[in-house]
Amino acid sequence: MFSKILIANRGEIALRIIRTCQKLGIQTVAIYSEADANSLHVKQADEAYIVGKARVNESYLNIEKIISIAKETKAEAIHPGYGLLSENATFARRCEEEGIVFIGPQPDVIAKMGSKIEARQTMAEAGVPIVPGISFPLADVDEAANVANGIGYPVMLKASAGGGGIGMQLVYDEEQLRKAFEGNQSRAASFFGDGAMYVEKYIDNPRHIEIQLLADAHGNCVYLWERECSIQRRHQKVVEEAPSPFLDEETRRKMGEAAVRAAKHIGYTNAGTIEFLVDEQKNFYFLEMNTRLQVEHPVTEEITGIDIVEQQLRIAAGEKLSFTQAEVKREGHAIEVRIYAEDPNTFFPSPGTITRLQLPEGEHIRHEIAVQSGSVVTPFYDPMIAKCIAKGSDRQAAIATMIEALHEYKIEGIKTNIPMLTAVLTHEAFQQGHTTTNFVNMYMNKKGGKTHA
Ligand code: MV4
Repeated sequence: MFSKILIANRGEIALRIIRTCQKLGIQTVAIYSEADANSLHVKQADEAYIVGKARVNESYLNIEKIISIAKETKAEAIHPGYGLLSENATFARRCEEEGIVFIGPQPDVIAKMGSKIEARQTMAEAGVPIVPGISFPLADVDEAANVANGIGYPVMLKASAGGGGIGMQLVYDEEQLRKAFEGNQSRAASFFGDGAMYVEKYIDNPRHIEIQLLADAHGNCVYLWERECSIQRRHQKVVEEAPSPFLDEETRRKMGEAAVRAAKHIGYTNAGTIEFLVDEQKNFYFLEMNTRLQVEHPVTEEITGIDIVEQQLRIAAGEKLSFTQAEVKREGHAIEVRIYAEDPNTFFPSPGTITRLQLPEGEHIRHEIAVQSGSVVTPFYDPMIAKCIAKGSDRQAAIATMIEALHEYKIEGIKTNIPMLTAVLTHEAFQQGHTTTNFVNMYMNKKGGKTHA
């Protein structure tokens, strides 16, 4: 095992990684920007070094500066967390070149899954179902129209380098497709430096269900069941849970086995997630692979009892997985909500100083949080300030615990989305498990409140 690692991240996830390092007796090196000098991850780590100015391009994304700090501090490995450099193949390659272990998969695997077109092609080869569509870049709008006619409308026009809905558009006919093509292509080119486009059949009102994987460097790979993350607002996840209220045992097993097949086919190592779209008939289709630790990993930890960060460290250090698929348990139900510093009416970010912060407490409540009373939420980073995870013997119990917890939060000085989270959790449709990707549009009004329509 490593004796010292550098954590190339900030906020709650940096603290989460530090916690597991402390448990395992691993020394931690934090990095921070000028805006984060007083942050908790700086205080909690054994050592901390400034990397630059507030903006991420001048700090948390400065590859060479981060590598030089790792070398100076003799950190043996770098944990990238999520976001920032976590899916940056160039960064993973630079670590490798400098003899530093990147805690994640191989750089070429990151690059391959970063291209949605290549990922589709690879998954098809592995025998994993993909959404009907093409797995090559469209040459021009005429080819797009030809292909779409073959698939049948409506279709989703997507950017190969896309994510978060950028460069993606639903089109119902050829006229719309022709109007949409160039705009999305140029948006993708300017956002990602890659304008490659493809089309897929549109799956109506699907669920987003993802499989958590752990794969070691000795050919062993297991799935830690699924998480359902269908409750999203503008491609931001809001509520996640495990297990999914929608899956039956057979579909769950088929999805898990497909995900393991995918990981083995590409030589995947470390923790990773295969995202699937699941339609109303429970057909599932590969959507994307996330080659990092995910924000919502705690719900999986709560139902399996497995510390995913610990497993990441062990795998990166060359250890074999210490358990088999048959030994992965599934007990109870866990729900996570993401608390954002945002105006509940306008959904705009709400930076400022937190003047009061009182958290709900209880044995079935877990917090992942990096702010406290007096903390300043700046406009430079993701507005997610905390995650609350509720556990119960079943889904109903977890929901009840979460609703109670949401009522007990006392946060002053900034605005949060807690009213919207309460509206979701108390909604009859949510409680009945009608958790599709249209949930927020269907049941939440523009003010973040409930509707019964
Ligand atoms: C889709 C889809 C329906 N059909 N693809 C949204 C983000 C991007 N990663 C993929 N997304 C979607 N792709 C086909 N062929 C619906 C969505 C989608 C969605 C997916 C997961 C979670 C929430 C979503 C909200 C709107 C649309």
